[in-house]
Amino acid sequence: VESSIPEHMREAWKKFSPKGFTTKDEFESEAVKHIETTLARSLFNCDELAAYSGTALAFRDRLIIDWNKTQQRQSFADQKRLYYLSLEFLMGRALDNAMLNVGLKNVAKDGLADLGFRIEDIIAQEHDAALGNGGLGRLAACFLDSMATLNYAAWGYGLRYRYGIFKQEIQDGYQVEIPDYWLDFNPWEFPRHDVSVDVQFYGWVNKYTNDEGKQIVSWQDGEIVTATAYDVPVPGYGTPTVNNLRLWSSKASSGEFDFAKFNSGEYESAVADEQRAETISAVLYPNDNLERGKELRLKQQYFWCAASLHDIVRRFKKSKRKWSEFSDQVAIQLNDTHPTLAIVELQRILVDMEGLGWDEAWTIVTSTFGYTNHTVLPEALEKWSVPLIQNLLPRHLQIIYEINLQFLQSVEKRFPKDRDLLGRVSIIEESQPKMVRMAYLAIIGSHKVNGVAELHSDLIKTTIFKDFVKVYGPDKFTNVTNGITPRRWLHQANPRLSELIASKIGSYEFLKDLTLLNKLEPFVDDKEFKKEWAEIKYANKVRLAQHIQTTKGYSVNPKALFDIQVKRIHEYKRQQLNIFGVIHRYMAIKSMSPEERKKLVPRVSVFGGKAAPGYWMAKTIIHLINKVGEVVNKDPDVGDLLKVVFLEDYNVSKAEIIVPASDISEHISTAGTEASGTSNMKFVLNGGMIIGTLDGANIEITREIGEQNIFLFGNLSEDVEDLRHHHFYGDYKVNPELVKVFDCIKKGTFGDEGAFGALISGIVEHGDYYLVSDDFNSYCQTQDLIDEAYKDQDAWVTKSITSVARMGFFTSDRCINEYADTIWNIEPLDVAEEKEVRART
Ligand code: GLG
Repeated sequence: VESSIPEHMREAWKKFSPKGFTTKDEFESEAVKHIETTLARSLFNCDELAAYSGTALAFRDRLIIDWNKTQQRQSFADQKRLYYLSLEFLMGRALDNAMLNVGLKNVAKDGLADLGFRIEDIIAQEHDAALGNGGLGRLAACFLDSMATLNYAAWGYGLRYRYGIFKQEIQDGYQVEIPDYWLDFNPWEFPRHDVSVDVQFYGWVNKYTNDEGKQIVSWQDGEIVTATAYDVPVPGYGTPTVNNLRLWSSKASSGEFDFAKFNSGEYESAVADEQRAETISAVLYPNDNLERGKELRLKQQYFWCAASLHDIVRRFKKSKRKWSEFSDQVAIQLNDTHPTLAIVELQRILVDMEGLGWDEAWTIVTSTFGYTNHTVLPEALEKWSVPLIQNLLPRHLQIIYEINLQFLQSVEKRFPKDRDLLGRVSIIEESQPKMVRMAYLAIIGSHKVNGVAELHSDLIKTTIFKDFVKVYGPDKFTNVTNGITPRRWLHQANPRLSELIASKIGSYEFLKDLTLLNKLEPFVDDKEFKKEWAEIKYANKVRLAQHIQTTKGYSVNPKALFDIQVKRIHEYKRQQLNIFGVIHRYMAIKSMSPEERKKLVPRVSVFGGKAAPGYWMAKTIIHLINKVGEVVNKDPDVGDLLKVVFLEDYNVSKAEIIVPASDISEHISTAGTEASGTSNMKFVLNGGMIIGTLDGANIEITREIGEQNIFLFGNLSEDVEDLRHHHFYGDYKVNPELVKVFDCIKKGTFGDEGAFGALISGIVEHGDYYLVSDDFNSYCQTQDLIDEAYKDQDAWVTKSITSVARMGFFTSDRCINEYADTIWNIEPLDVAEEKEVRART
């Protein structure tokens, strides 16, 4: 390509192509240029938001230079690429991350100080990119960071929601949802108006034989919506690689809007069409671990899958390779079942549009896709009704039926006597109406299926996907335990701890190879080191206490034990167990003499998290936490001994303040329900202890850091089913200590007792599905052990350091390498040369 461009043009281009700033002066010059020209502000009206914008634009320019080079390098290398399809990318803020990843935070800090700003204030101006609900979306964001850091040629594909996850306010103890319009000023995206895909909905399928005697299938007369690409640069840490996250935005297809209706005088209805089309990418569905079969959601899914697949196929076709080489060039990972239609769409492209035979196409499809399952909760497993798909995507329904038919025929051949098996593994559930089981389709259309922690991966094989293990054998199913990026979750969120670690082990290499943390272990008895370790934790607690002071208006004692549970509010995550435990503690304090109270360890119980707007029980839990806080926090008998804080609007940027400040964090789901959990990893990596059940990744964390460094309690996953059974058929009695807690609530201690009736009756009368009562004793006893352990600060700090030293396994870099080796079959790109060039210039 390059040789076709005349020498003089190349020279001119090279002479003027931007190099990106590296010094303080260059940074200031870039930032001021953007503030004065791009933003039309001046020295006299540059507020913090403008300074943020100028800084962000300067860094964006810098990233995009590397982004361009990365894309060129990846095209030339012509290697296999990975495409990560996720409806959620919970990115949080980009500026701090970009500054750290390109190694210019100190440059920016000094430059901003020159211009009269504190870097912390500037960073805090940024609106979180909150295109996700919880763990699943944040995992996708950590994965992007790791893929770029490890120099994989990998793209993310998602939707550019105009509204991310709602903003949460608490009014009179109740959650209120406020729309999160975040696109007013977003310097981190590049609209690519030249990159678009027309996506079709509705219509009908025309099958006929053409003049040459060939069977033609054509999907006709549908409604067309255009997908436009918005690209978000994803910088790796300490590498020239900047990968791409491509988000699709929907608008009415231009042809339709401008001419047909407009000319025939239907201006208003044309505008209405336009708005209807834009609705597709308007809003993120705010449910975590819950699926509601809404047509608009299915439209989102297909819109995004179709746009992404056509983009991927277009790129592949440029290489002029044979179709049989497709899966040597392309790997696609499905983040949960949300993108399962991509399987059907690729089959449709290959058969209907490219003219391949069914079998040939299907071989390509199944060797391209991998599917990650994130949950065994039945209410979260996606099913779409057949009539809905028939109407919206008539051709896709035919293809699904054909996939199912062929699959069932192959099963029947192998298990001729097992009629029931066919019904159980069929993609179509024979209900009224019939339903398409998306997880089954995802399994059948992929070459690998993985769970996200060992226990979870075992559970899917023995429960929800048991029959598929029988059909395919166990090797199709595998485990990749989740991880987190240490760049954001240690270096960025806890810079002082990161610095202390680097000073002890000689460099920041551990941020790229987290197993190097094990070099800390020899220092567990180093007095000076332990003192600094403890000081940093304390400083982080002071910082959180200040945050509580400014947002809630009251003070908490940073010397108290900080006990934190922040995550989506869900019955299976059992925030109710936590708040009942708090009430139990409150009652104990009330009944003590002043002498006894003196022996207690003061505690601050911090809660945070959003409830899905339609999840009434979760909202009731939030209400109770807030009401308990109102009473406890102003009770003079209690004082500093107990404070209950509900932090509003928990999100990624708040997590960066909260996580480093914990002494104890709670990961207390009913055993067998939390697939992995990832905040458990974040808290331990920041020197906090865990109280947890033997669930999800808690089990592997225990194995790595040692049983003596974690506070485990509760029933085991293998016993849960029997216990539930016993609740319904045995002589089931609620734990007497818990009954006292309920009596306390019923007396109206925390206001209107009726408001919390459902929470209590769920346990007392309706079988206690999540086993709150069964685990209550063990939970409270373990909390007492924690109080005792906390009194010995020296031993506590030893545990803290030892745990951090042993957390190397939980980096998302390790996960990405595992996916690359065992599922995607891709290799990182060599960037040594690029690094050298960079070092020379
Ligand atoms: C899921 C699970 C979590 C898991 C996360 C990432 O509930 O346990 O850690 O995905 O795999 N919906 C989720 O957040």
